[in-house]
Amino acid sequence: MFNWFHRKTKKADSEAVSEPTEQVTTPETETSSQETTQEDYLAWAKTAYKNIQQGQPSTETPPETTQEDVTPDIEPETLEVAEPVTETETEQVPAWMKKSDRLEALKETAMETATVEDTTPLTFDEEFVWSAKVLAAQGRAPDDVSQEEINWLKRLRQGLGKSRLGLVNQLKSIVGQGPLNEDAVMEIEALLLQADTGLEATDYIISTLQNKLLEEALPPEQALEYLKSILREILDRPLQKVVNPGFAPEKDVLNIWLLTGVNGAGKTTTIGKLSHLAQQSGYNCIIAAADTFRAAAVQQVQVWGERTNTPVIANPGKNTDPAAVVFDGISAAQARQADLLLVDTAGRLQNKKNLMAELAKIRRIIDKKAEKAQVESLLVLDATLGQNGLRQAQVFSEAANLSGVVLTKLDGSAKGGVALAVAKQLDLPIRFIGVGEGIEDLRPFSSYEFVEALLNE
Ligand SMILES: Nc1nc2c(ncn2[C@@H]2O[C@H](COP(=O)(O)OP(=O)(O)O)[C@@H](O)[C@H]2O)c(=O)[nH]1
Ligand SMILES: [Mg+2]
Repeated sequence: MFNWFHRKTKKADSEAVSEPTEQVTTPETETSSQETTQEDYLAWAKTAYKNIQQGQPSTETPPETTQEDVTPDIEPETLEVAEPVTETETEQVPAWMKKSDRLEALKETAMETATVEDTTPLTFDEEFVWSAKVLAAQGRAPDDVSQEEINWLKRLRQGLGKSRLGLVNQLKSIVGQGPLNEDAVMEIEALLLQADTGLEATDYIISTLQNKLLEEALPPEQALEYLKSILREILDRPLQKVVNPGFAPEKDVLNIWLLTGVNGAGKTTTIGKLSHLAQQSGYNCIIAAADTFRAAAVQQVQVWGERTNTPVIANPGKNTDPAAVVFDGISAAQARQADLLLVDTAGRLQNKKNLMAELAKIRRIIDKKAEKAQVESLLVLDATLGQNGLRQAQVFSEAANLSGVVLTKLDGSAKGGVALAVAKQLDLPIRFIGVGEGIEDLRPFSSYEFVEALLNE
C-alpha cells in the first residue's frame, strides 16, 4: 500500500541536479565529472524498472547498460495490478448503508465504473525514463520507487502536455540568448500570459530572470534550470506561512476538510479521489454530502463512496440544512473514530453573503461539535477557467478561511500557468492537483514535479 501523504521526497536542489546514487554509479561517472549524465539517469531508470518489476527492493542487481534491455519486451504477468474494489465491496459496505434500496441501485452503477482503478501496465518507455529522472533528481533511490509514483508522473506529464508544448521550445530559444533584450522579454511575457500565468507572476518571473542574465550569461540549459527554480520559488512561497506544508491528515485527531468552489469546479470528483487516496494511505475516511442544494449532487457523492468504499453521510430530504449534514457527519466520524471527514459543499455563487453565511454556519457546527478537530478549507479551482477562475477564488477566499487550493482539470488545458497565478495572486499553496476524471487522477502537489512536467520536453 503506497502512502501518498508521506512520500519520501527531499526538495531537489534549486539549481544543481542532484548526483546519482551509489547504486547507479558507473566507473565512467566516478572518474569523469560530478555531473549527472543522461546515461546515469538511464541506468537509474533501468534499475528502478527491474526493482518494480520484481516487486521487491533489491540493490544487488547491477544496472545493465546495454541498449537491448531497454526494449519493452516485458511479460505483463509479472505486474502488480491493483485489485478491483468490487470484489470485496459487499462485505465492506457498512450495515446502515445496505438498508437503502436506492443505494443498492447506485451500487450497480458504481460497480460498472469501478474498473477505473489504476491498472496501467508497466512499460519501460520514454515516459518511464522521464518519471524515473524526476524521482532520481529528488534524491530517491532506485530500489525505493513505486509503480504508482511512476504512473502518476506519467499522467501528470501527459496532462500538462498542452501547456508544455506552447512553452518549452520557445522559452528555451529565447532564454538561451544571454541578457534579455526587449523583444525577448516581450516574447516570454506573451508565452507566460498565454498559459494564464497572470500579470503579477509574469512580471516577477521576467524581472528575476533578467537580473540573473545581466549578472552572468547562462547557456540555454542552465537558463532554463534557473527559470524552473523561479517557478518553484513562486509555487512554494505560500507554504512559508503555513504549519502543515505536507498537508497530510494529522494522526490521533479528527481532520475535517471542507471542499469549496463553484459548481462544476470538481469538488465532488475531488472528494471521491481524496477518499480513495486517504483510504489507500491508511486513513479511515468518511464523506459528508453537504451539497444539499441539488439531489443529483448527493447521489454523485454516494456513487463515489461506493467506488472507494467510503461511508457517505447524507440526508436525502428536501431543503436539508448542509450544517445538519455536517453535524451528522461529525457524529459518524466520532463513532467510527475516523481520521478524516471530507465535506462536499454547495457551489452556488449567487451572492457572497449567502455563501459566507452557509460556510460560517458549517464552521460554527464544527467548532461546537468537534472543537479539537483539525479543520482545513480547500478551494477547488478549475484550471481551464484560467484568470476567470481566480476572480471566483477571490470571493471564496474572502468567505472561507482557505488553507489551500485543489487545481483540477489541468489535463487538456493549455492554462497550466494558472498554478503560478494562484500562488502569486492569492498567496495560497496548491495542495492537490487533478489531471483527469479517473479515481487515480489526483495527487498531492509537488512544485518540483509540476515544474518538471510543465517545462521538460
Ligand atoms: N478532465 C478532468 N475533468 C475533471 C477533473 N476533475 C473533475 N472533472 C470533471 O468535471 C466535472 C464536474 O465535476 P464535479 O466534481 O461534479 O464538480 P462540482 O460541481 O464542483 O462538484 C465532472 O464531469 C468531472 O468528471 C479533472 O481533474 N480533469
Ligand atoms: Mg458536486
